[in-house]
Amino acid sequence: QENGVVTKSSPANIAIVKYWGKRAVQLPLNPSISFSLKNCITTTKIKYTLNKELNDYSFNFLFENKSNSKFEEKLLQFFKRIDHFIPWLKHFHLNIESSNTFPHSSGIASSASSYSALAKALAEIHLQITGVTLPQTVVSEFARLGSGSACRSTQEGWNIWGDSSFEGSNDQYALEINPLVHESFMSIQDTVLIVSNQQKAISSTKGHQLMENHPYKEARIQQANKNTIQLIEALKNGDWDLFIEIAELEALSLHGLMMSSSPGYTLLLPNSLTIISKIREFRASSKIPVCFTIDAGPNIHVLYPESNKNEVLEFIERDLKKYCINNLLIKDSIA
Ligand code: 2P0
Repeated sequence: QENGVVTKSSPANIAIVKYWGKRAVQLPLNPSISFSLKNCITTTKIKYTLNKELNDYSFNFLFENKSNSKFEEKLLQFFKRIDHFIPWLKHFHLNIESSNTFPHSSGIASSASSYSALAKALAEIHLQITGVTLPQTVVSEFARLGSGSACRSTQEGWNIWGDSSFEGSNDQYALEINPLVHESFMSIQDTVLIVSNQQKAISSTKGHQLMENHPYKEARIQQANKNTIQLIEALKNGDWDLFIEIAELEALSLHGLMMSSSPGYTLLLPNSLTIISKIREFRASSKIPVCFTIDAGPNIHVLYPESNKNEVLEFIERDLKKYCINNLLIKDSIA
Protein backbone atom coordinates (compact mmCIF):
# COMPACT_ATOMS: atom_id res chain seq x y z
CA GLN A 1 0.00 0.00 0.00
CA GLU A 2 1.32 3.47 -0.91
CA ASN A 3 -0.70 5.58 1.46
CA GLY A 4 -3.27 5.29 4.20
CA VAL A 5 -4.35 6.36 7.67
CA VAL A 6 -4.12 4.44 10.94
CA THR A 7 -5.39 5.40 14.39
CA LYS A 8 -4.27 3.64 17.58
CA SER A 9 -4.86 4.26 21.29
CA SER A 10 -2.88 3.28 24.32
CA PRO A 11 -3.20 3.74 28.08
CA ALA A 12 -0.79 5.27 30.58
CA ASN A 13 0.48 2.86 33.25
CA ILE A 14 1.43 3.13 36.91
CA ALA A 15 4.38 1.14 38.26
CA ILE A 16 4.20 -0.61 41.62
CA VAL A 17 7.82 -1.79 41.44
CA LYS A 18 9.59 1.19 39.90
CA TYR A 19 11.96 1.37 36.95
CA TRP A 20 14.67 3.79 38.07
CA GLY A 21 18.03 3.89 36.32
CA LYS A 22 18.95 2.68 32.86
CA ARG A 23 21.81 1.77 30.55
CA ALA A 24 22.10 2.11 26.76
CA VAL A 25 19.86 1.78 24.84
CA GLN A 26 16.84 2.24 27.05
CA LEU A 27 17.54 -0.89 29.09
CA PRO A 28 16.50 -0.90 32.75
CA LEU A 29 18.87 -1.40 35.68
CA ASN A 30 16.11 -3.32 37.48
CA PRO A 31 12.83 -5.11 36.81
CA SER A 32 9.55 -3.24 37.21
CA ILE A 33 5.84 -4.16 37.38
CA SER A 34 2.90 -1.92 36.46
CA PHE A 35 -0.73 -1.97 35.50
CA SER A 36 -2.29 -0.08 32.60
CA LEU A 37 -4.97 2.52 33.26
CA LYS A 38 -8.41 2.69 31.72
CA ASN A 39 -9.19 6.39 31.43
CA CYS A 40 -5.78 7.97 30.80
CA ILE A 41 -5.36 7.31 27.08
CA THR A 42 -3.34 8.73 24.18
CA THR A 43 -4.77 8.41 20.68
CA THR A 44 -2.41 8.77 17.72
CA LYS A 45 -3.39 9.11 14.08
CA ILE A 46 -0.77 8.70 11.37
CA LYS A 47 -1.34 9.49 7.72
CA TYR A 48 1.40 7.89 5.64
CA THR A 49 2.32 8.72 2.06
CA LEU A 50 4.92 7.07 -0.15
CA ASN A 51 7.43 9.46 -1.72
CA LYS A 52 9.78 7.52 -4.01
CA GLU A 53 12.35 10.35 -4.08
CA LEU A 54 12.58 10.37 -0.29
CA ASN A 55 15.46 8.69 1.60
CA ASP A 56 15.35 10.35 4.99
CA TYR A 57 12.92 10.81 7.87
CA SER A 58 10.07 13.06 6.91
CA PHE A 59 7.26 13.78 9.33
CA ASN A 60 5.28 16.43 11.09
CA PHE A 61 3.76 16.12 14.51
CA LEU A 62 0.83 17.89 16.13
CA PHE A 63 -0.15 17.37 19.75
CA GLU A 64 -3.73 18.56 20.26
CA ASN A 65 -3.37 20.75 17.15
CA LYS A 66 -0.11 22.34 18.32
CA SER A 67 3.37 21.69 17.00
CA ASN A 68 6.11 20.89 19.50
CA SER A 69 9.67 21.15 18.23
CA LYS A 70 11.16 19.55 21.35
CA PHE A 71 9.03 16.45 20.91
CA GLU A 72 9.89 16.38 17.18
CA GLU A 73 13.58 16.09 18.12
CA LYS A 74 12.75 13.17 20.42
CA LEU A 75 10.72 11.57 17.66
CA LEU A 76 13.66 11.79 15.28
CA GLN A 77 15.87 9.99 17.82
CA PHE A 78 13.11 7.39 18.27
CA PHE A 79 12.84 6.80 14.48
CA LYS A 80 16.62 6.31 14.26
CA ARG A 81 16.40 3.64 16.94
CA ILE A 82 13.63 1.64 15.31
CA ASP A 83 14.13 1.99 11.57
CA HIS A 84 16.08 -1.26 11.20
CA PHE A 85 12.79 -3.01 12.11
CA ILE A 86 10.81 -0.99 9.55
CA PRO A 87 13.07 -0.18 6.58
CA TRP A 88 10.23 1.57 4.71
CA LEU A 89 10.28 4.42 7.24
CA LYS A 90 12.63 6.72 5.29
CA HIS A 91 10.55 6.47 2.12
CA PHE A 92 7.25 7.62 3.58
CA HIS A 93 6.09 10.98 4.82
CA LEU A 94 4.25 10.68 8.15
CA ASN A 95 1.64 13.13 9.32
CA ILE A 96 1.21 12.42 13.04
CA GLU A 97 -1.55 13.79 15.26
CA SER A 98 -1.87 12.89 18.90
CA SER A 99 -4.23 13.73 21.75
CA ASN A 100 -4.79 12.67 25.35
CA THR A 101 -7.99 12.02 27.28
CA PHE A 102 -6.35 13.48 30.38
CA PRO A 103 -5.40 17.13 30.82
CA HIS A 104 -1.89 17.93 29.58
CA SER A 105 -1.06 19.67 32.85
CA SER A 106 -2.54 16.98 35.09
CA GLY A 107 0.83 15.62 36.09
CA ILE A 108 0.05 12.20 34.60
CA ALA A 109 3.09 11.05 32.66
CA SER A 110 2.14 10.98 29.00
CA SER A 111 5.36 9.60 27.51
CA ALA A 112 4.31 5.99 28.19
CA SER A 113 0.90 6.25 26.51
CA SER A 114 2.33 8.42 23.70
CA TYR A 115 5.13 6.10 22.65
CA SER A 116 2.98 3.04 23.13
CA ALA A 117 0.26 4.45 20.84
CA LEU A 118 2.94 5.45 18.33
CA ALA A 119 4.49 1.97 18.44
CA LYS A 120 1.11 0.34 17.78
CA ALA A 121 0.36 2.74 14.92
CA LEU A 122 3.74 2.09 13.26
CA ALA A 123 3.20 -1.67 13.57
CA GLU A 124 -0.19 -1.28 11.89
CA ILE A 125 1.37 0.73 9.03
CA HIS A 126 4.02 -1.99 8.73
CA LEU A 127 1.24 -4.53 8.28
CA GLN A 128 -0.52 -2.39 5.67
CA ILE A 129 2.66 -1.75 3.68
CA THR A 130 4.36 -5.16 3.91
CA GLY A 131 1.56 -7.57 4.85
CA VAL A 132 3.65 -8.71 7.83
CA THR A 133 2.29 -8.59 11.38
CA LEU A 134 5.00 -7.59 13.84
CA PRO A 135 4.94 -9.70 17.00
CA GLN A 136 3.62 -8.07 20.19
CA THR A 137 7.14 -8.32 21.66
CA VAL A 138 8.46 -6.05 18.90
CA VAL A 139 5.65 -3.54 19.44
CA SER A 140 6.60 -3.40 23.13
CA GLU A 141 10.27 -3.07 22.18
CA PHE A 142 9.46 -0.13 19.84
CA ALA A 143 7.66 1.59 22.69
CA ARG A 144 10.63 0.98 25.02
CA LEU A 145 12.97 2.64 22.54
CA GLY A 146 10.77 5.76 22.76
CA SER A 147 10.41 5.80 26.53
CA GLY A 148 11.37 2.95 28.85
CA SER A 149 8.14 2.71 30.80
CA ALA A 150 6.11 2.83 27.54
CA CYS A 151 6.89 -0.83 26.84
CA ARG A 152 4.59 -1.68 29.77
CA SER A 153 1.68 0.19 28.12
CA THR A 154 1.35 -1.81 24.89
CA GLN A 155 -0.79 -4.44 26.66
CA GLU A 156 -3.60 -4.13 29.15
CA GLY A 157 -3.51 -5.22 32.77
CA TRP A 158 -0.35 -6.20 34.65
CA ASN A 159 3.04 -6.16 32.94
CA ILE A 160 6.58 -6.98 34.01
CA TRP A 161 9.63 -5.51 32.29
CA GLY A 162 13.29 -6.27 32.96
CA ASP A 163 15.42 -9.33 33.64
CA SER A 164 14.47 -11.01 36.91
CA SER A 165 14.15 -14.50 38.29
CA PHE A 166 10.54 -14.52 37.02
CA GLU A 167 10.65 -16.75 33.96
CA GLY A 168 10.38 -14.95 30.65
CA SER A 169 10.90 -11.46 32.02
CA ASN A 170 13.52 -9.58 30.08
CA ASP A 171 15.08 -6.20 29.38
CA GLN A 172 13.91 -5.89 25.76
CA TYR A 173 10.13 -5.84 26.14
CA ALA A 174 7.36 -6.15 28.70
CA LEU A 175 5.55 -9.38 29.41
CA GLU A 176 1.85 -9.44 30.29
CA ILE A 177 1.19 -11.52 33.44
CA ASN A 178 -2.61 -11.28 33.72
CA PRO A 179 -3.36 -15.04 33.76
CA LEU A 180 -1.57 -15.46 37.08
CA VAL A 181 -3.08 -12.41 38.79
CA HIS A 182 -5.82 -12.86 41.42
CA GLU A 183 -9.17 -11.38 40.44
CA SER A 184 -9.10 -8.75 43.21
CA PHE A 185 -6.04 -7.20 41.55
CA MET A 186 -7.58 -7.45 38.08
CA SER A 187 -10.10 -4.77 39.10
CA ILE A 188 -7.76 -2.55 41.18
CA GLN A 189 -8.84 1.09 41.45
CA ASP A 190 -6.52 4.10 41.15
CA THR A 191 -7.66 7.59 42.08
CA VAL A 192 -4.97 10.09 41.18
CA LEU A 193 -4.81 13.11 43.49
CA ILE A 194 -3.34 16.05 41.60
CA VAL A 195 -1.29 17.95 44.17
CA SER A 196 0.43 20.10 41.56
CA ASN A 197 0.13 20.46 37.82
CA GLN A 198 3.38 22.38 37.40
CA GLN A 199 6.08 21.01 35.14
CA LYS A 200 8.60 19.19 37.35
CA ALA A 201 12.05 20.69 37.90
CA ILE A 202 14.00 17.50 37.10
CA SER A 203 12.89 15.21 34.27
CA SER A 204 12.74 11.42 34.64
CA THR A 205 15.42 11.10 31.97
CA LYS A 206 17.74 13.15 34.22
CA GLY A 207 16.61 11.15 37.25
CA HIS A 208 17.52 7.88 35.54
CA GLN A 209 20.98 9.31 34.74
CA LEU A 210 21.56 10.23 38.38
CA MET A 211 21.30 6.53 39.28
CA GLU A 212 24.54 5.84 37.40
CA ASN A 213 26.74 7.11 40.23
CA HIS A 214 24.23 6.77 43.01
CA PRO A 215 25.68 5.59 46.35
CA TYR A 216 22.70 3.23 46.81
CA LYS A 217 22.68 1.88 43.25
CA GLU A 218 23.54 -1.75 44.05
CA ALA A 219 21.24 -1.88 47.06
CA ARG A 220 18.42 -0.45 44.94
CA ILE A 221 18.87 -3.08 42.24
CA GLN A 222 18.70 -5.82 44.88
CA GLN A 223 15.67 -4.28 46.54
CA ALA A 224 13.77 -4.01 43.24
CA ASN A 225 14.53 -7.64 42.37
CA LYS A 226 13.29 -8.80 45.75
CA ASN A 227 10.17 -6.62 45.58
CA THR A 228 9.42 -7.90 42.06
CA ILE A 229 9.32 -11.52 43.20
CA GLN A 230 7.32 -10.67 46.33
CA LEU A 231 4.86 -8.55 44.37
CA ILE A 232 4.20 -11.42 41.98
CA GLU A 233 3.39 -13.62 45.00
CA ALA A 234 1.03 -10.95 46.38
CA LEU A 235 -0.68 -10.60 42.98
CA LYS A 236 -1.08 -14.37 42.65
CA ASN A 237 -2.47 -14.85 46.14
CA GLY A 238 -4.69 -11.76 46.33
CA ASP A 239 -2.54 -10.73 49.30
CA TRP A 240 -3.36 -7.04 49.84
CA ASP A 241 -1.27 -6.73 53.03
CA LEU A 242 1.88 -7.73 51.18
CA PHE A 243 0.87 -5.63 48.16
CA ILE A 244 0.47 -2.53 50.34
CA GLU A 245 3.84 -3.07 52.02
CA ILE A 246 5.62 -3.31 48.67
CA ALA A 247 3.72 -0.53 46.91
CA GLU A 248 4.40 2.06 49.61
CA LEU A 249 8.00 0.94 50.12
CA GLU A 250 8.68 1.26 46.38
CA ALA A 251 7.06 4.70 46.14
CA LEU A 252 9.03 6.12 49.06
CA SER A 253 12.26 4.38 47.97
CA LEU A 254 11.94 6.03 44.55
CA HIS A 255 11.64 9.45 46.16
CA GLY A 256 14.39 8.58 48.65
CA LEU A 257 16.68 7.85 45.72
CA MET A 258 15.88 11.25 44.23
CA MET A 259 16.59 12.99 47.53
CA SER A 260 19.89 11.14 48.01
CA SER A 261 21.35 11.51 44.49
CA SER A 262 23.97 14.14 43.58
CA PRO A 263 22.52 16.65 43.16
CA GLY A 264 19.61 15.62 45.33
CA TYR A 265 16.12 16.91 44.69
CA THR A 266 12.60 16.61 46.01
CA LEU A 267 9.47 16.29 43.93
CA LEU A 268 7.12 15.62 46.85
CA LEU A 269 5.28 18.65 48.24
CA PRO A 270 3.88 19.27 51.73
CA ASN A 271 0.41 18.23 50.56
CA SER A 272 1.81 14.96 49.16
CA LEU A 273 3.07 14.08 52.66
CA THR A 274 -0.18 15.14 54.32
CA ILE A 275 -2.13 12.86 51.97
CA ILE A 276 0.23 9.94 52.66
CA SER A 277 -0.29 10.21 56.44
CA LYS A 278 -4.05 10.53 56.03
CA ILE A 279 -4.16 7.38 53.90
CA ARG A 280 -2.16 5.46 56.53
CA GLU A 281 -4.41 6.73 59.36
CA PHE A 282 -7.54 5.80 57.44
CA ARG A 283 -6.18 2.31 56.69
CA ALA A 284 -5.32 1.72 60.35
CA SER A 285 -8.73 2.81 61.62
CA SER A 286 -10.97 1.39 58.87
CA LYS A 287 -9.01 -1.83 58.13
CA ILE A 288 -9.76 -1.18 54.44
CA PRO A 289 -6.81 -2.19 52.20
CA VAL A 290 -6.08 1.20 50.70
CA CYS A 291 -2.57 2.45 49.97
CA PHE A 292 -0.61 4.85 47.82
CA THR A 293 1.95 4.83 45.09
CA ILE A 294 3.75 7.80 43.57
CA ASP A 295 5.21 8.40 40.14
CA ALA A 296 8.10 10.79 39.46
CA GLY A 297 6.16 13.80 40.74
CA PRO A 298 4.15 15.13 43.70
CA ASN A 299 0.80 13.51 42.83
CA ILE A 300 -0.51 10.63 44.89
CA HIS A 301 -2.15 7.55 43.38
CA VAL A 302 -4.64 6.00 45.83
CA LEU A 303 -4.95 2.24 45.22
CA TYR A 304 -7.75 0.01 46.55
CA PRO A 305 -9.97 -2.95 45.68
CA GLU A 306 -13.12 -2.36 43.67
CA SER A 307 -15.13 -3.91 46.52
CA ASN A 308 -14.22 -0.93 48.73
CA LYS A 309 -14.82 1.73 46.10
CA ASN A 310 -17.70 3.54 47.81
CA GLU A 311 -16.04 3.90 51.23
CA VAL A 312 -12.69 4.93 49.77
CA LEU A 313 -14.19 7.50 47.38
CA GLU A 314 -16.14 8.94 50.30
CA PHE A 315 -12.91 9.18 52.31
CA ILE A 316 -11.10 10.85 49.40
CA GLU A 317 -13.87 13.40 48.86
CA ARG A 318 -14.08 14.18 52.57
CA ASP A 319 -10.44 14.11 53.72
CA LEU A 320 -8.06 14.23 50.74
CA LYS A 321 -9.60 16.26 47.92
CA LYS A 322 -8.94 19.55 49.70
CA TYR A 323 -5.18 18.95 49.33
CA CYS A 324 -5.46 18.74 45.54
CA ILE A 325 -4.81 21.71 43.28
CA ASN A 326 -8.24 23.10 42.28
CA ASN A 327 -9.76 19.96 43.91
CA LEU A 328 -8.50 18.06 40.87
CA LEU A 329 -8.50 14.28 40.89
CA ILE A 330 -8.77 11.57 38.26
CA LYS A 331 -10.83 8.47 39.01
CA ASP A 332 -9.27 5.57 37.19
CA SER A 333 -8.79 1.82 37.38
CA ILE A 334 -6.93 -0.99 35.69
CA ALA A 335 -7.66 -1.52 32.00
C1 2P0 B 1 8.28 3.82 36.20
N1 2P0 B 1 9.13 6.14 36.01
O1 2P0 B 1 8.58 2.64 36.43
C2 2P0 B 1 9.21 4.89 36.73
C3 2P0 B 1 8.87 5.24 38.14
C4 2P0 B 1 8.76 7.24 36.84
C5 2P0 B 1 8.84 6.74 38.21
O2 2P0 B 1 9.75 5.20 34.12
O3 2P0 B 1 13.89 8.20 30.02
O4 2P0 B 1 9.52 8.33 31.10
O5 2P0 B 1 11.76 7.87 28.76
O6 2P0 B 1 13.01 5.87 29.69
O7 2P0 B 1 10.02 5.85 31.23
C6 2P0 B 1 9.57 7.52 34.03
O8 2P0 B 1 10.62 7.43 33.11
O9 2P0 B 1 11.90 7.51 31.20
C7 2P0 B 1 9.49 6.22 34.72
P1 2P0 B 1 12.68 7.33 29.83
P2 2P0 B 1 10.41 7.23 31.56
O10 2P0 B 1 7.22 4.11 35.60
